[in-house]
Amino acid sequence: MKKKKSALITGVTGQDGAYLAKFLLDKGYAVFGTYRRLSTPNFWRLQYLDIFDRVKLIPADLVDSTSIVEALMISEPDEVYHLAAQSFVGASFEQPVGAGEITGLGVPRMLEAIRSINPRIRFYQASTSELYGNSNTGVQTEETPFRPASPYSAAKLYGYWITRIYREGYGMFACNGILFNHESPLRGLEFVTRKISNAVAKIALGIEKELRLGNMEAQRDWGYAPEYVESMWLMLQQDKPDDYVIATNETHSVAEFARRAFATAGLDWEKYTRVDERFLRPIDVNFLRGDYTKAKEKLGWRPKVTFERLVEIMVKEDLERWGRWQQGKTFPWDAPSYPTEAGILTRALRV
Ligand code: NAP
Ligand code: F7E
Repeated sequence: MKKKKSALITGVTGQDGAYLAKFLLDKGYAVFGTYRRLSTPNFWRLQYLDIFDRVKLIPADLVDSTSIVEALMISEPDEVYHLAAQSFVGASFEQPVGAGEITGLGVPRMLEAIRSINPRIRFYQASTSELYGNSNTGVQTEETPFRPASPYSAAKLYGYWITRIYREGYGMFACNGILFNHESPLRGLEFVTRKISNAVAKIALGIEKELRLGNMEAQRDWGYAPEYVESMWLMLQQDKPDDYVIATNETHSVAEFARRAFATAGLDWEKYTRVDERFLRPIDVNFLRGDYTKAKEKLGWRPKVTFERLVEIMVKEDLERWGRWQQGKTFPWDAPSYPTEAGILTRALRV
């Protein structure tokens, strides 16, 4: 009998890890996922998607090469999706060494382990539109020069190049997905879209009074996460490894996202939103817009969910969650235990 295809996802407890696990399980893969041995592990997304019992979980940390080798030996994967990272740009200014150690050096730790255990394993690296930084070139393609603007993106730049170096130097099947921002109801609360949808729901239900944001002029190319994980899989099914931009080719400001999110709940955003300098970054990326022509032509991938629909999906889901919570129903999601941001003390973000 033909063996089931097997995939190892690092960072399976994150937004993309959870959606990708579901996608691969639906395709008939045996799915293994690494998670961190925290005092209280973070499995709410897998529970939310109802796949917690179907993913085979392996403890591993990117700073610990032995645990990476162990994860590869246990899972014997055909494909590795390397999604684990310290992915919040703001936090990378607070912990720049950690960004380099985890998000940067984690990549060669993965690649070296694969090269010595089984160099035929196909490898996906979670690269990012943050690589472009403020390159000020208008629309970004695979050919646009990179100019990182945070410790996070500097670490990701290293990951991007080391992936290419293993591809070109050792002939490994290693791809970079240069994914632009992608969001969903499973997005972490640190990120601006989910911070907004969560606050809108709480304000609409009388649980909270206002929303404090940083740079509202920043513009992003926002897509829908479940669609983006499919592109990762498509990249690893091609005849040759390559790098691809995955985006919507549409840009909106943080203010536009907030205006539309409040409007979805029948509220006027200006009444509830304030600028708070604590959420400004030492440097910010002002404008991102990705040209996904190559992915469309070579992978047959294109985005389907519009910006308007994305905002609606996120706000409606947070409204439902908080509505259920008010009725005393419990649910495996993160929001109730998230600290008030005013209580988070950081050095880098304090002005
Ligand atoms: P996410 O929700 O923050 O998930 C990150 C995952 O990495 C979590 O499972 C986290 O585990 C794990 N992790 C963090 N530090 C680790 C360590 N030291 N060792 C092992 N695992 C560790 O991020 P995401 O939005 O799903 O993004 C997935 C990947 O794509 C990331 O590499 C991100 O940088 C990249 N990316 C994201 C976007 C986007 O818009 N979402 C765009 C481009 C690229 P815990 O649950 O224990 O924290
Ligand atoms: O910020 C501005 C902020 O944190 C978006 C990660 O997944 O996508 C993500 O990185 C913009 C920035 O995402 C607040 O200054 C204003 O200009 O949601 P974000 P990000 O930094 O774009 C890329 C592609 C990744 O690779 C990353 O892993 O919104 N902004 N006010 C704010 N941002 C936050 N977080 N909080 C605010 O209050």
